Amino acid sequence: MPLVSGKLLLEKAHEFGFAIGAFNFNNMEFLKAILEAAEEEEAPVFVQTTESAIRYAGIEFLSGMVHAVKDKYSIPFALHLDHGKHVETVLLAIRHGYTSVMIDCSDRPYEENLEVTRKVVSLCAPLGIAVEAELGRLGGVEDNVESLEEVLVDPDQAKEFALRTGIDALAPAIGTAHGAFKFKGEAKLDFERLRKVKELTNLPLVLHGASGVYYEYVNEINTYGGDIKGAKGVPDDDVRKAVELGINKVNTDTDLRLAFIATLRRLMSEERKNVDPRKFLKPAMEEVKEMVKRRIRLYGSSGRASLF
Ligand code: PH4
Ligand code: ZN
Repeated sequence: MPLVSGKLLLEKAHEFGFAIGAFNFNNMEFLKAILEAAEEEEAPVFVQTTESAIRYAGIEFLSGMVHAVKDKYSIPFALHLDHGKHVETVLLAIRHGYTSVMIDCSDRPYEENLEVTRKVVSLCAPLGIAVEAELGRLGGVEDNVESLEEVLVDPDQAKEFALRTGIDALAPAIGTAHGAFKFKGEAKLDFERLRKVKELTNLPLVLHGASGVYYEYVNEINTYGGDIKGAKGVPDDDVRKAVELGINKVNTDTDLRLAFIATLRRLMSEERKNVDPRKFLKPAMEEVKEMVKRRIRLYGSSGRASLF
């Protein structure tokens, strides 16, 4: 059972109370690492691309790779559009065989977010393609630019949004941020808000900006010429708690990037005579694979392929 609708993955995770890893890729090395890790962990998985990934590699390369290898793997997996900002991008993804999309108009006024999301659901539902949307906004929270009430999801609004749009999954902003610098002080996720959103929507929920930003990789990058001092992520215990409270899909990109870059930086510094990129890229790909396995175990999705 290889490429499946995101709906199937989300529904099972919601029913059985675990989360599925959703890992971003921009190139062959990340895609291969993700699928091989999921296969070895016997875990369902989302492979996902953003609009900037599409600008970088071209959607033909990204979707073409997935469709070329889909029968090599026995685990169920979905090809997902992450943070699609426009209906046109959703249409492009549909034409290229994506089985799941996110429409993210969370930076627009509420009614506009709702209308565009409804439109995307009307396009995707007849095709069996899953639709994820977002409420509230990620990032910026730590700067105290705005009050938390303004940027975090409103649970009552989430209930109304779910009913009026017919989405398959919701990404509620509960205090996380994208990238390697998530918090200035301690990590602070609003678990009570998450609990309420789950109770009121009874939908599969998605956690964005969930990377752990593990010390060993930050340290390796800083040791070999990088400068990411002060990088900070979401502690594993907080991710576990979020899954217990109803998160069913966890987006992870930064942890894979850190594993890749740390390995590249170290090897390029140690093996100064090498000019064969494969000798750098292969170990970096292996490190990404190990990271994906680590995250899959954290989300509780190891062995869950047998549910499908
Ligand atoms: N994502 C990934 C967003 C990647 O434009 P881009 O391709 O750089 O965007 O949706 C996440 O939620 C990743 O969270 P993380 O940074 O904590 O891994
Ligand atoms: Zn995200």
